[in-house]
Amino acid sequence: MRDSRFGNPERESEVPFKPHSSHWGVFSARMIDGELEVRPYEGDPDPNQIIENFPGALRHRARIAQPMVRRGWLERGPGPDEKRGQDEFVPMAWQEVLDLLGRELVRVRDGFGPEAIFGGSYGWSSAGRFHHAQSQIHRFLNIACGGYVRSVTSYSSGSSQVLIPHILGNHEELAKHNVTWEQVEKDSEIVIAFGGMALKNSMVAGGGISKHVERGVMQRAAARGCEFILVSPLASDLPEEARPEWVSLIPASDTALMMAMVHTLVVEGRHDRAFLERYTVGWPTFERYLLGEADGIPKDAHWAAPLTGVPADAIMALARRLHGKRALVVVSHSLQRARYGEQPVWMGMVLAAALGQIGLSGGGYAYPLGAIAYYGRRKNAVKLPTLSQGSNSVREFIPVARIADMLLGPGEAYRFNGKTLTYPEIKLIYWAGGNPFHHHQDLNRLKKAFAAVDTLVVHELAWTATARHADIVLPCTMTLERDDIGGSSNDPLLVPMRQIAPPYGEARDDFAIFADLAERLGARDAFTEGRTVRQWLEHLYEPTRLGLVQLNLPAPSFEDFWESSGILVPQGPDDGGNLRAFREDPLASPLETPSGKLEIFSETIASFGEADCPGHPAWLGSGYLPTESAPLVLVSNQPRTRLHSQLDFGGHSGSGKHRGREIASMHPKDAAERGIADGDIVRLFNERGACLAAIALTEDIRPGVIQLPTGAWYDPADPTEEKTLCVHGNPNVLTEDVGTSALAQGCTGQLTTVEVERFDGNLPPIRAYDPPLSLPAPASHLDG
Ligand SMILES: Nc1nc2c(c(=O)[nH]1)N[C@H]1C(S)=C(S)[C@@H](COP(=O)(O)OP(=O)(O)OC[C@H]3O[C@@H](n4cnc5c(=O)[nH]c(N)nc54)[C@H](O)[C@@H]3O)O[C@H]1N2
Ligand SMILES: Nc1nc2c(c(=O)[nH]1)N[C@H]1C(S)=C(S)[C@@H](COP(=O)(O)OP(=O)(O)OC[C@H]3O[C@@H](n4cnc5c(=O)[nH]c(N)nc54)[C@H](O)[C@@H]3O)O[C@H]1N2
Ligand SMILES: [Mo]
Repeated sequence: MRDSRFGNPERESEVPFKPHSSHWGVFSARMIDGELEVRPYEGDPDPNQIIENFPGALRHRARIAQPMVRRGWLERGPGPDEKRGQDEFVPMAWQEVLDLLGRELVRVRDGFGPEAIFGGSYGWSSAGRFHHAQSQIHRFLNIACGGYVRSVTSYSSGSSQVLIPHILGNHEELAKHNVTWEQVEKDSEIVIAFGGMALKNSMVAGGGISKHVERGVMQRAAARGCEFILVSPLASDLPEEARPEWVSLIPASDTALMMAMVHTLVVEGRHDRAFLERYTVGWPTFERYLLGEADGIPKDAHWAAPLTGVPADAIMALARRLHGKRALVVVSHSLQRARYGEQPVWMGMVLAAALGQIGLSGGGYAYPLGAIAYYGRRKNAVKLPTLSQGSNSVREFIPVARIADMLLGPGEAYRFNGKTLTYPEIKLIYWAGGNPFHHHQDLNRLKKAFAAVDTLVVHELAWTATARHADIVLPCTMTLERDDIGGSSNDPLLVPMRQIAPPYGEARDDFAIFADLAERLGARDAFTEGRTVRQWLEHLYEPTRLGLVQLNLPAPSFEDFWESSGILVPQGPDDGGNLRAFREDPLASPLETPSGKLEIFSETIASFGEADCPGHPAWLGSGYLPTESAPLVLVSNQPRTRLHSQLDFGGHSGSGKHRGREIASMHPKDAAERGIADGDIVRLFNERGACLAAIALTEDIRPGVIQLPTGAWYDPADPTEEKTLCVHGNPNVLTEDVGTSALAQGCTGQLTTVEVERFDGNLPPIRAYDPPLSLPAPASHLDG
């Protein structure tokens, strides 16, 4: 039960390494002479380097040292203000700033009701089951303020989370309890991955992961003879260990490619009619559309070739290769993070159904295997420590990526999942554990949206652009500065995350901040339940311990767990989940869809009447056709050297930049047409904004496509200027702030269209990590 793979640290040195965990893996760390040392978990066969952002970041000047209040807000009081993001800050003592914020929360709560508080607070924050910022803030707002307007779905899977329940059943089951890496290693004969399964992505798993298995599995499966086909504009989306064959396609055309493949199967009689009849509804309607009987356009390979950039005979050959084999269709999250993002997710299911493979070991449909490391693994068989969030009395919510629409259009109506809803009127935004100036699209528009509220409160460990736009900035501890419990639903290692370093400056735990604020709102005891952090950890651990007792397994006491380097909890069987059970007996184990079957045609979705998401998968055109002023498609995917924007000021993230700028990849042909050479600094621009980036030339990208990862901190050249240049390379100044469709309203950040030119001006300095200007506190503002 006890995991001893951290070695025996006591003997190695007088300063022991202590276990800790992060979204990018389990590790251990120690402080020696004021320097942080980190090393990956020894049981991890393929650890990654993102943990190397910690040493440089821990005491970096970008950390926030003390509470700060924006000068304009202090002087003029709460209210809409265009100066957010440009203003100076006034430092304030904890007691005073909490008094001030307590009064402001009471003003809004009692004057406008909790439905005027937006507390969605989307973001990945840090691993750790207790100091999880979203759980803390939601619990605080529920208990002390009577609730808040929340957000639903995620930036990750905004369209699939709404679509899947209509057509396949439970989203979480499909993603986390379906085809595993064990099955791929053993049984898959051919894997076609739309959007790939890039190792850079499976470095990461929310809650932490102890073993990165993806590279090894793909290597061993390929050695056994399993074929891997990568469909993507980027060749790097499958590792070379998988020996992939690269099908380079035009971004956002996967739906057309899949349709033409299914068309080939049908006209050649290679589709699995028995499967379609027994396990699906709506095939006949879809088949009429596919064959062109409904609209006169057969969705065949010749139709798809110009749309996808893949030759017709290559499309037909692909379809034939999948037929008659244990075939696995993988669709990454990225495909649905774009206009009409529902379609490729739906069509991927139809392709796997036409092949008759759904529910087989190593076959069928594995949306979104490889996108995050907690997919493709066994589920834990005991409950994880979980902090209760209390209950929210406010019913209003928004689809998470509609935040700017809400702030700019209170009272406006919009469609979501078959309903017409209206945006609430928000007075106060409270954020802890997320970075909307990282995750949201069209940052120039977001700036206007954030100018519209009375008050923006942010807990942060560093001066992100979101913190810079806040009125009240409260410095919080970094994960290394506190004790916690690490664990993930699909990883067996439960980790005592032990404090490695003292808090930076005056930083405090989110929990401690909320406890003191709750006191000012008369709710300290309700919020803390009288427990210290240590008592909370013991309390949260207890259900897991009882779960072990019930299974007759060794169940270490909290003290023993805490002194260990991690304990292994049991995991469930690799049984294929709902889809396997459904295949084995569709009557006894129906899917959680209206018909109980796979829905190729959904009467429910058809009844919503949305033009941009009809009742069956449809080719709705590309959302990203090049134009004269924006002829290149920009792919803004996840970064290799960090998680989103987190610790962008750390050394590993910095090492992935050139002359301080984020690196964009471009095909030599597109570069030559523009007089751009490898290593040049360029300006990417479109009607929404512009940013600088450094250029790396590569043949591994499709011509007509440029790729710039997310996460370089937004760094406006002149914050007072509208649509000012981001000098650092944040692609979200370019992306479009629209929903995937009226069905799901998901994030569409992955793709947009841009033009690129060489930047020959003086290179502006990077100032994103410099703390903003702060003033000494004027005495008159501190006593009122
Ligand atoms: N263009 C484009 N945009 C995208 C995407 C894309 O593909 N393209 N992808 C989207 C996706 S999938 C996602 S999930 C989002 C991610 O968006 P976010 O989850 O918002 O991004 P992070 O950088 O992880 O932000 C987490 C923040 O929490 C802070 N933090 C860490 N620990 C703590 C803590 O203990 N307490 C507090 N208070 N704060 C803490 C970190 O410093 C950081 O600023 O981005 C989305 N944005
Ligand atoms: N290192 C690292 N790993 C991460 C994260 C991170 O920030 N850093 N974030 C994590 C999170 S929160 C999430 S949700 C997942 C996201 O998982 P994904 O959304 O799957 O990840 P991305 O890297 O955005 O996109 C994967 C690839 O899809 C390809 N692609 C883009 N558009 C298209 C298209 O139209 N068609 C096809 N066929 N391919 C396309 C791109 O080449 C891209 O590299 O990643 C997780 N993993
Ligand atoms: Mo995500």
